[in-house]
Amino acid sequence: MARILVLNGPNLNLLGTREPGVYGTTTLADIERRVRTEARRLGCQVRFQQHNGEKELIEALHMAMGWADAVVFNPAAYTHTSVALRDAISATRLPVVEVHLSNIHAREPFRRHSLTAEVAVGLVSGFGPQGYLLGLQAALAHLTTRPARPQPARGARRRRSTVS
Ligand code: CA2
Repeated sequence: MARILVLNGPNLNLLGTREPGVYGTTTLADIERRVRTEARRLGCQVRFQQHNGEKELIEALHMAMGWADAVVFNPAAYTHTSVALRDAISATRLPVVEVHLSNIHAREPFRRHSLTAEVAVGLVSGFGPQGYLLGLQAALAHLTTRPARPQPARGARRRRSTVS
């Protein structure tokens, strides 16, 4: 059974309680319930976390290396600023599907660039809470359709003498 970490960045714990005009009235707890229901339907295991700090998010990505097959990640404001989170995503080598509630390309110019999406397998943006369910589906589709193992570059030396 595939294991997916659903990770949320700073201030998303305030969802549904502040700025409903921008982010709606659904709380993060509501989103977690919907994600868990969808995970049961799809037959995968999920862990759901939110952290306000960059350090805690990086540590959650490091921990995911020992448990998760993929990560659905809303890095929130760190999307636009954090080289450290981008490096952590690359370092884990886990497939990450980036999710945003809002369409970041239809907002202020500073939100239109994502440092983290450049190292993600894909991006879901602008579909509100439904984006998390789409992100989960996309992560599972990615896991079932990607090549089983990365192919060595042509001419590259194999690490083992046996060929399997
Ligand atoms: O659209 C998204 O999901 C964002 O990741 C949300 C971030 C924002 O900085 C990104 O540009 C786009 C903001 C999350 C903060 O959420 C709040 C919720 C309620 C009240 C205030 C902030």
